[in-house]
Amino acid sequence: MLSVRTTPTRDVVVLDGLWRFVLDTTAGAEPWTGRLASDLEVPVPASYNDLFVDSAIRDHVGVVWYQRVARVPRGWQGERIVLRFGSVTHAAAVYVNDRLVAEHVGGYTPFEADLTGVVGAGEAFRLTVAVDNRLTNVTIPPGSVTTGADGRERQTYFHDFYNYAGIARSVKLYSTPLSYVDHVSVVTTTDSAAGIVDYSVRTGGGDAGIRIRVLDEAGAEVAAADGATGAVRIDDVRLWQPGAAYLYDLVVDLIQDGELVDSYTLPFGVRTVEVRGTEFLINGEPFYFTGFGKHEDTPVRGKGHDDAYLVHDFQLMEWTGANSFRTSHYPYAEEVLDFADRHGIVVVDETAAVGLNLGVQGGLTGIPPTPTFAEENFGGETRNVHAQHLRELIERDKNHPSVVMWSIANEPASNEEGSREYFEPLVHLARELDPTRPLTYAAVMFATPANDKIGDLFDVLSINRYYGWYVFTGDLATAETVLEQELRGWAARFGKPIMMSEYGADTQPGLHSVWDMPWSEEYQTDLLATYHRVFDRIPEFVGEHIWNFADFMTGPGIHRVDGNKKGVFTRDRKPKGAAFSLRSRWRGLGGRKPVSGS
Ligand code: BDP
Repeated sequence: MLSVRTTPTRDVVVLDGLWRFVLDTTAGAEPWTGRLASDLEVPVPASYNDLFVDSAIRDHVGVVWYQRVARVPRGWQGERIVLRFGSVTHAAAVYVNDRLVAEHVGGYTPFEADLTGVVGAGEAFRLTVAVDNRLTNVTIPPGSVTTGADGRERQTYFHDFYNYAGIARSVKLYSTPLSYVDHVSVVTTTDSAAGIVDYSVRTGGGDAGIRIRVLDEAGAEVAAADGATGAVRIDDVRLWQPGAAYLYDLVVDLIQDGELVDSYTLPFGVRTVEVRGTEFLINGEPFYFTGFGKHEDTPVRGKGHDDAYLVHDFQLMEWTGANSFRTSHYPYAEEVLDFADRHGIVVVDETAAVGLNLGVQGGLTGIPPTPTFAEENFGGETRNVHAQHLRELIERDKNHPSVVMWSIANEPASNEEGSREYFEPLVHLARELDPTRPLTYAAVMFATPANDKIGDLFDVLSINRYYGWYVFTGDLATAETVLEQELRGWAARFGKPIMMSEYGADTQPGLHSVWDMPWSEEYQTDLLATYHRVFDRIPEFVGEHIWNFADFMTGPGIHRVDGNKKGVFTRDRKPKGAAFSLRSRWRGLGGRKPVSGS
C-alpha cells in the first residue's frame, strides 16, 4: 500500500484533530447512525487510555467509538476518493454516514476505504469508527479476555507493554484520478559504480501507459523507462549508506492519449543487503549494529505518533552513537521509517507477533501450562493471521532503504515442539514476498543452542538475554561466563551472524551504589559493559541492541514500577548514567565491529 503523498494529480486532506469519543457501554445501539451521545473528545493521533482520569476508560475492554464530520473538497469532482488510516489498534469498523465502508484487523498497519461513489465532491459526511482493543488467541499479538466474579472484563496478554488502543496514527482523505498508480515496488542492486533499479508498477482503473523517471536529490533526471516493469541504470550512483543517506525519487507517470493522468513519487535509496558467512553486509561492507529496541510510547499520548518525539528520539540515538534500532514489538508509524530513510538510520522491522509463548507463564521454569503451539492455543488460525500481518508489513515497508531485515516474531516459544511447524511456512512466505532481505526472530531465554528448533531457518540469530537481571541477579561475574558460553554455543551450532537484540537492567534514575546493586545507575552501566566485553570476544557477533531506548508503560505487576525501567533514557527522555558510557563506546565504533579477541 502506497503512502499518501500530494503530487501534481493527487490532493490530501488530513483528518487529525479532536474527534468525539464514547465507550461502547454508553454508546447505544448503532452509534454510527447519528451523533455520538457523549461530550468527550479525543485527539487523533493518540491512544485514548491515558487522556482521562477515569480508569473505566483507561482499562476499558472492548469497543470504543470515534466520530467526526469531514468534507470532501469541492475540487475533487470526477476523482477517486480514498480514506486511509495509518493504524487503528487493534481492530476497526469504519462507517461513512450510515454505511460500513471498511473493516480491518491488526493494530499497526494501514488500511483504506474507497469512498468513490459513497461521498461526492463538496459533500460533508459523518465518519464513525469502532475501535476494538481485544486480544485473543487468534490475534497478533495474542491475549485473552476474562470475566471476573463481578462481571467486569479484564484483558491479559503475554507482552510487557501496556495495551494502548485507539487511532494512534494520522487519518487522511486523498484523491487520485480514476486511472491511478496503485502500487510501486523497487529493488536495487549495484554493478560496479552503477546502481540498477528493478521497478514494478501496478495500476488500477483502466489502461494507461507507464513512464518512470529517476531524479537525483538535485531534481536532475538520471534514468527513465517505459512500461509496468523494468530495470534502469543509474551511472555513478550515490549509494544509501548507514549514516549517509542518499535518496532518489522514482516518479511514476500514467499517460493516456498523450496526457498525464496520474503521477506518484516514491523516494528510494540504492543499497544492497546480504548475509555472507557470519557477516552482515550493507553495500558489501560489514555492518555492526549499535542501538536499541524501542517502543512507540510517550506520556499522555501512549502510542500516538508524535513528530516532536520522533525528531528528539533520533537526535538522542545519534548522540549515543546508535546507528540502528528494532521496531520492537510491532510495525512503527510510516513517518518513522521515512525519517530513518532520510537520515541513514538502519531498521530491523518487526511484526506484532510478540507473546507467542506460554512458557512465560511458567516463570523462570519456562514450562508452559499447555503447549504454546497446540491448536487450542496458537495453531493454524493464529498462523494465518500472523501470515496476513507479515504480508501487510512487507507490502507497506519493502521500499524503505533503511529496513535491512525482517523480524518475524519476538520471543516465540522456539524451544517447544510445534514451533518449527508454525514458523517454517511463515519463513517461506516472507522469502517469497521479499527475497532480498535477511530474516530473523528474537530468541527467548528458554530457547538455547541445545533446544531451539527454528534457528537454521533464519539468516541472523537475534538473542534476547537477561543474565545479571532476571537470572544471576546482581552477579555480573557469573553473567559474563554464562553469556559467553551460550553465545559460543549458538555460533557453534548454527554458524550464522549473531546479534544481541535485547539486554539490559531496570534502573531507577538517581539511585547510586558502590556495589553491584540492581536498579542503581551504576549497575545498568556495569551490566552493559559486561555484555560488551563478551560481544567483543565473539567473532560471529554483528551487533548490539540494548533493551530499551527509553522507559515505557506496561500493564500492572509487582515487577513493574510505573512501567518498565530498562530505558537508557527515562520516559521523558532524560539520560541515565549508562547513556554516557554507551556514547563513548558506540561513537568510537562508528558502525564497525570491534577487533575480536579469541
Ligand atoms: C523481554 C521482552 C520485552 C520485555 C523485556 C523485559 O522481549 O518485551 O520488556 O523482556 O522484561 O522478554 O524488560
